[in-house]
Amino acid sequence: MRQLAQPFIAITVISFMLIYVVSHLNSAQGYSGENTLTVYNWGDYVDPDLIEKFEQETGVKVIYQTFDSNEAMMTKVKQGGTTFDIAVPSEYAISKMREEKLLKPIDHSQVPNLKYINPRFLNLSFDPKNEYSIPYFWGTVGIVYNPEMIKGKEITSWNDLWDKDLENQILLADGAREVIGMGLNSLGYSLNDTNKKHLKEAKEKLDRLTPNIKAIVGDEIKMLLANEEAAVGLVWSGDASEIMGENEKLDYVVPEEGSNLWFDNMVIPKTAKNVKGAHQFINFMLEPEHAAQNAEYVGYSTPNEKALDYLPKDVANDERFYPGEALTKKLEVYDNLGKEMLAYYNELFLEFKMHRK
Ligand code: N2P
Repeated sequence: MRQLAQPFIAITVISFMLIYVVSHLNSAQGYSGENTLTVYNWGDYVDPDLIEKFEQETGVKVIYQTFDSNEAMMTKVKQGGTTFDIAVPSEYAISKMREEKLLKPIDHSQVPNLKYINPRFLNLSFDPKNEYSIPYFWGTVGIVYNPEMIKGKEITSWNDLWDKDLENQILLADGAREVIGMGLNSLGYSLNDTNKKHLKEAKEKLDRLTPNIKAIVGDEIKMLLANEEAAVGLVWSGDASEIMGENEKLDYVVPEEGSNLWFDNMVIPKTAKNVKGAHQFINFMLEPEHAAQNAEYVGYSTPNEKALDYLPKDVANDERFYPGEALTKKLEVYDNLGKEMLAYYNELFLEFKMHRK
């Protein structure tokens, strides 16, 4: 009897262990059910206290994962290996994801807090009726710089970055459209240019910036600039605001040749399992006090009109981070240039990165 029982017990124990491990692996990969919600967002793009508050209020456990480019996010959602319930793409990516049928429609009756969003951020061309996306943050792309480190020179244009005095002083955010866009804008071309001759010209001009580029980096760009490891950075506006909060010497400028105006919206990817939880999450983030808390924490600009009442006046009135409509008219929103053209932008960006090595 003992001889028979031992292997039986061993097999039972091993089976239970396997079941335990597999079920935990599943949740680690974001296999959401009723009680979990897998959120896929940019790095440093939410106040973790809000996630905790959401979990307490709803009893839903949030599995939080991050990405650092629209391209990386889209690839992962497309692969379908992870069941993301929420993602936060930028406008051209939303348009592309709609085209590729990667999104679920959003039921506005479950998002009553949508009324707090300033209409200026609704019904934009990438999602004309906000059928698939709800505003999260918005902003610009520009240059953060340390006047002391560049001998008091003023930076007002993209072309200022090619100054020989800036050798090894520039950090770039790791974004294909941002970097290629800088090349295009500096030549007076549109951020949505599809003329390959112009694009090559932009890439060659960027190659000539190489001696001035110290590194192309992710979210650590904030820490590096605040610690004065470099004098100049190509950044998204909210990162600039956070950096300037850390180091008051720094300033942010949207270059005079033009730049990018972007919108990051919450979407429900096709892979979502917890659609109800996804709607709850969207509505929770739109609660004016939550939107204000989130904006203060991450440094980005909220599209939530009512949330502005909860923000310090000097933040909400800062034209550098809350540019009015007159100023934003001069800026360009990225278009969905189509699969092939977007791939071409990425290819040029990769070649540019290789050129540096
Ligand atoms: C947050 C980056 C936000 C990117 N770290 C703007 N689309």
